Amino acid sequence: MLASYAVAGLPALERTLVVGVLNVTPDSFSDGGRYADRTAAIAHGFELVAAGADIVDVGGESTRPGAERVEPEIEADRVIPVVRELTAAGVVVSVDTTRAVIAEAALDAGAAIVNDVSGGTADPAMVKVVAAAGCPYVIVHSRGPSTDMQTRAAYDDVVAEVCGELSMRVDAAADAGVERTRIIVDPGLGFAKEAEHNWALLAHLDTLDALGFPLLVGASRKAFLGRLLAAPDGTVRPVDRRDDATTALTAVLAEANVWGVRVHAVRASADAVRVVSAWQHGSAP
Ligand code: PMM
Repeated sequence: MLASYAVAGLPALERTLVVGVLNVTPDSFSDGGRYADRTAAIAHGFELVAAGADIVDVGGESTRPGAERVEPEIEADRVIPVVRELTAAGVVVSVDTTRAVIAEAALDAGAAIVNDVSGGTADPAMVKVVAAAGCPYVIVHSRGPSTDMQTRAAYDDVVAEVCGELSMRVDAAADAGVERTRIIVDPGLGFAKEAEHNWALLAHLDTLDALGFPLLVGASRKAFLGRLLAAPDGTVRPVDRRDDATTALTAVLAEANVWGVRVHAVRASADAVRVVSAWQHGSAP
């Protein structure tokens, strides 16, 4: 069982937190105009909360392997109005960005957490913004931008190397003034990692836990689940049919006591963490 953590400024619950994914990218909701996308995105954010999300993670730039970058103005235009609307209604929002300027604007708009898939390496100003805001900061392990990150998925000992690299990023953030009690670490499944690397990291959460920070895990719908569940002819399970596997993983991650899981299909994972919690405590809250 991993250590339990409460992060200052975030919901403290005696169970794994569910972070719902809200990707505000044009292909996520509709192919209509910006307004239609924005309205649909905000509505979806509220649906995630109704389904049991403790935190909604709003992102305006795809970070899938091979994804191209969008301009900061476009990212801001997608993300900031959605953050403002959700936080005004009391939703705890994290902003999924690697850019300091977007993080700063999102924090001004009410976001409570910065979720940085580059772990502070994409934008040197990021750790300063986070330090000045005094907000929780998710440091995700990755190796360089998504455009070509899979070329860097080479490890002798993935668990030791990911822990070592995460440690360096934590120290860099702390040196810039980010309080250690506000840092959450994430192994970054799929970020410069092949399926075997993801499974090795999932099998050694105790080693990651020894870093001494709450752990967030984002496995939802990722390619390694598609490969695991490939058809006998080798056809990878498509992304829209990986939610049951995601929920299974949520259950085992909750049983291991990770701090949070980042998922798209919130209802099923929220149910799973509640079942695991009731089972662990031998009673329901
Ligand atoms: N994965 C993606 C985006 N943001 N943030 C964190 N903290 N951890 C992750 O694993 C993570 C993330 C990419 O997945 P998506 O394109 O399905 O959102």
